[in-house]
Amino acid sequence: MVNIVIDNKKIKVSEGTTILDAAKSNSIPIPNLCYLKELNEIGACRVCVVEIEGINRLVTACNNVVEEGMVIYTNSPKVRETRRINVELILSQHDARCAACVRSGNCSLQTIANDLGILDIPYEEDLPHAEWTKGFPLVRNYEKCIKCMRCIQVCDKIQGLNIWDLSNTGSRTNVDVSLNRRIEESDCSLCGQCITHCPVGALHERDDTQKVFEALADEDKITVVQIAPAVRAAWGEELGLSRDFATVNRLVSTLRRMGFDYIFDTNFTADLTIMEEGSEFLEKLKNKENEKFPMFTSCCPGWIRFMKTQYPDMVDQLSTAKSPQQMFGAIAKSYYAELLNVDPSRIFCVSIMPCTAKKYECDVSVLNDAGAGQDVDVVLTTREVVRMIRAEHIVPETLEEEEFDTPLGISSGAAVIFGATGGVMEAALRTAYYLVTNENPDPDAFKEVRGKKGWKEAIFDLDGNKIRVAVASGLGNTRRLIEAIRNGEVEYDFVEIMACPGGCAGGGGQPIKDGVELAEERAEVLYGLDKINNIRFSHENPAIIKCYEDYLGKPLSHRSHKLLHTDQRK
Ligand code: HC0
Ligand code: SF4
Repeated sequence: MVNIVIDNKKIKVSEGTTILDAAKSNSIPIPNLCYLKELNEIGACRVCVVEIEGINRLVTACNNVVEEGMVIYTNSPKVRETRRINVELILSQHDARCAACVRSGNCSLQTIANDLGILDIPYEEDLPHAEWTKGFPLVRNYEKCIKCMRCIQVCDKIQGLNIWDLSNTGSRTNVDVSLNRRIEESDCSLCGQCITHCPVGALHERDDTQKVFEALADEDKITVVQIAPAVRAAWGEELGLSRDFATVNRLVSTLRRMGFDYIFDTNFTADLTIMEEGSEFLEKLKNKENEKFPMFTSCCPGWIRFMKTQYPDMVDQLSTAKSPQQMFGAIAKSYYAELLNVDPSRIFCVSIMPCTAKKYECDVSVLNDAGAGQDVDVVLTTREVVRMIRAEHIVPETLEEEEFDTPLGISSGAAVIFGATGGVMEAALRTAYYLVTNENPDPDAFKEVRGKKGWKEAIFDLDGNKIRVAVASGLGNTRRLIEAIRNGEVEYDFVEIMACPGGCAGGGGQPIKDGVELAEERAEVLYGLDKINNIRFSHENPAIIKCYEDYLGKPLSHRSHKLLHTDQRK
């Protein structure tokens, strides 16, 4: 242990602790901007400077460790003055039109500037200008970038893709797409992790809220909205609602107030995905000698983009099942249009997703089969729908909970866990077990694949067949797993991949709480919802059973193939 003094308080901390952590663990906050624990500890912003007795210069608290006898001042006149100048200098290179910024109210730079009482920027404004590709689902605003390097580090160290890098030198230094490429020429997976780790508004999703407002105002359009599993665990965060209050049923009433005609659940088609993907996997197992293993899940478009650019020779190992989002669009504009007895072209299908890559997915031609424009017309992130709620001045606190519409709002507990890493695998195994044995397993029999670990594996017995499964989340973990498969170090039958660490719960379209990873907390909400659902198995969802009886026939039928499957190689 090391004895130190911070702001006149005597403290004992373990050797090797940074000044920032030592202060934090003793409830002494030191402001910081660029710091991300174990990811970005470079002291680039110099907001966390502190004074140390006996040392003539100020040091950064995030990347300097305590030493025996150190006497530290986190808020001396010299520190305050320097910190203020540093923030003013950052502001001079930042487009500070806060009222027109997507992160206003949730921006670390704005908070620090306000905390320091900065009312004027004494330095001449010097903003970089660069063109960004219009319409791309991920948007970079160069004029807001504060060069904290977080996006570079997250993409490199967590996602292993190196999309971002420093460009230019000296005062012209900026962050841009690496290797002088335009974003659309890069291998960007569109996972959006750079957005959720940006402390300001330099990175955000393409804003599609106006398209939805227009559709809601168009009397000819029948607006149908689907809510993804992971959205229900997070939508209330930015509205200051507790998790207990911000239930999915309160989101349903909020969306009804907004004017959507039918409010449905992506969980319905998550159950449908399980029926199709589970059946596909069992068919493959029957024909083991002629099939390539493992079969990979195909519901995460960030992962699909990653596979297509990094391991194109393995694309044929993806399940042909579309994602629940795309199955929903196809079903809404076929089966549901028939139930409503309307022309499918009148249906305007909106998704609320925790994801930025889903904005790309809805636009992929081989994923559009219902024949009435795009199957999913617009994808909104959780953040965008929160902005719409605020724009409409809807106060969820004043609304009662309401039920989803039927039948596409009925779903099982197996579906809701799709939103957490391991959930798709667990849900698929529950139904695969039933399809093989004609008996339900204990619904929690496959819970070994739960949890935040980036690469999990397990072996399960399906009626005498040993099934080797693996689950990875985060693209760096994914690369390690695939390399191990290719090198023959591991062998699996079925693998679930989600591009975002923790799965969609930690998706790139989720609300942002700077420096805090919330995937685990949100996943707990989803597992809780699974536990209390009366239906724990996708094959027991009565609305799915009826959809097969009345429309699709059976899993892998001709109609299922046309609407619910795709060839990702195209
Ligand atoms: Fe997900 Fe999904 S679980 S990818 O993360 O499979 O976005 O939540 O909607 O489609 O269901 C996202 C979340 C979904 C899909 C589902 C899957
Ligand atoms: Fe989107 Fe989920 Fe994949 Fe992240 S893990 S890219 S949120 S589908």
